[in-house]
Amino acid sequence: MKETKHFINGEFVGSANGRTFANTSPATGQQIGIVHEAGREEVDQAVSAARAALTGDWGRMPVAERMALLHKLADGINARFDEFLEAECLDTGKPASLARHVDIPRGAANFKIFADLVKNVPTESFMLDTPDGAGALNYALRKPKGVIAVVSPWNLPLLLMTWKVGPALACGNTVIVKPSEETPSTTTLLGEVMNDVGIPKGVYNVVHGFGPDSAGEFLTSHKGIDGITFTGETRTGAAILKASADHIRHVSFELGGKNPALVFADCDMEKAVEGTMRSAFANCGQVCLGTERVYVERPIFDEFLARLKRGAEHMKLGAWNDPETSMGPLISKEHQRKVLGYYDKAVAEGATVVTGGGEPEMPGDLAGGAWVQPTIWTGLADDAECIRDEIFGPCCHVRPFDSEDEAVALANDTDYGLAAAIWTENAGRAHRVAANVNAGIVWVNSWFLRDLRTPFGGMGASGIGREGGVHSLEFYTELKNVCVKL
Ligand code: NAD
Ligand code: 6OD
Repeated sequence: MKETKHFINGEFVGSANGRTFANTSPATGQQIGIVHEAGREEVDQAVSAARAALTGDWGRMPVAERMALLHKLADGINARFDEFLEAECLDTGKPASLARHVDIPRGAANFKIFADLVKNVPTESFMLDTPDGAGALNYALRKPKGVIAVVSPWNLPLLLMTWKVGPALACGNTVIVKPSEETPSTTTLLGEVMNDVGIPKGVYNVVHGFGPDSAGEFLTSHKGIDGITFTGETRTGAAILKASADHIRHVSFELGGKNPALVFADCDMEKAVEGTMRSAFANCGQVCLGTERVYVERPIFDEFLARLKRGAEHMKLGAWNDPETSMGPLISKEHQRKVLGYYDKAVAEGATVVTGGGEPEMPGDLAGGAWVQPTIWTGLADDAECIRDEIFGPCCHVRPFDSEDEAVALANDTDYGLAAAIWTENAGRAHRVAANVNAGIVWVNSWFLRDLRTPFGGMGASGIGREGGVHSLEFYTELKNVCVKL
């Protein structure tokens, strides 16, 4: 049975208290490994190692050398591509066809992109007039923030972890990562690559465990960290804010969403259906940017719904390594219970089930997994819980609208503000609606098309702050002004 340990100061170590937990396959429900659970002792060790590394070889390393190491890291992931792929797919159950194109290449690219970006970003300077006429020169310097706690989720484990670790290291910080208890493997495997390419000890540390009263809480409430970057549920973000409040430091939070798609009658139907299929069902609906509320202009409502239904019914649920598979399981039996609970609630709230709505019958070993059917509803009221709550499963509600103003009002009728998709061939409408929808990222005629130089984050309950491009520097560095009297 595979044993997953912490990675502290360049070494793989077990827990002093001997505590472990099971790594369970979401596809079969069978145990595939054991994982060490960090106590306060391991978290203290990781924080000490990360702090020491700040002033060691890493802290003294010339920028060009640091950036070259980050490029080597990305190459190191790609050199072990198949190992990362298998580890990610076994932990999540997601199809290899998806992870091969999204999770692993993006997981590697996050290091190169931020290395190149940090190398090329200027800082500001101002000349100030002074009464004696000599003047003063002000210039800004960016310094690493320090020790960064990275708490990451299970839906895109490597991609979302390196999305934080990439810019953190590019800016010269050291990190302690607490990956999700559901998906410990690729974060741990990355420790081997760190050692192989020569990242100094203590720069990248990993502690495993759960949230409350476990590694997550011990890390985020630790006084030795200088910043917390977190991706996960909105209510976990609130718990982390409370637990970390005694020690003042920056937080960057990427939280939940209840994202709308607005499909106008002047859309390209083919593109809109294909895009909505992906945004509702990719990764078994477990993408924070995914669409759970679809609003369709009335003249094309019936045709759009019929096509979406046909697409959902053609999805092939199956094993990660079956090339025919287009959808994997949910992450766990617990999450399956939550999603099936919403499937029941939708019916209780008056939904018409257009397709799906339950648990599929799966063959052989897969019968023990966390499977659910891709599901489409119509007929829910705008204040139904299934319309307001993030479900995080392969499901969406489709509702007609009659005007652009109504579509925008419906899109904005949410506590969240993470992402939106607009489907229209009318350029004027596209820009107008994009400006009026409250979301951190709005896609027009596409979905999850990512340019990593752009700001990324959520409004309202979807997050605090922006990362991506130069915006990552706002979180991962401290900006200092130097004023020189001439
Ligand atoms: P989660 O909040 O349950 O867990 C995320 C991480 O936080 C895990 O590592 C977990 O162990 C840890 N954690 C839980 N409680 C904690 C606590 N009290 N203190 C410290 N750490 C704690 O989220 P999840 O279920 O892993 O991921 C799904 C959620 O993440 C969804 O809500 C989704 O929308 C959101 N998400 C958001 C984005 C984004 O970019 N905005 C991206 C991906 C996922
Ligand atoms: O693409 C990214 O950088 C990113 N943070 C994606 C988030 C996906 C959420 O599930």
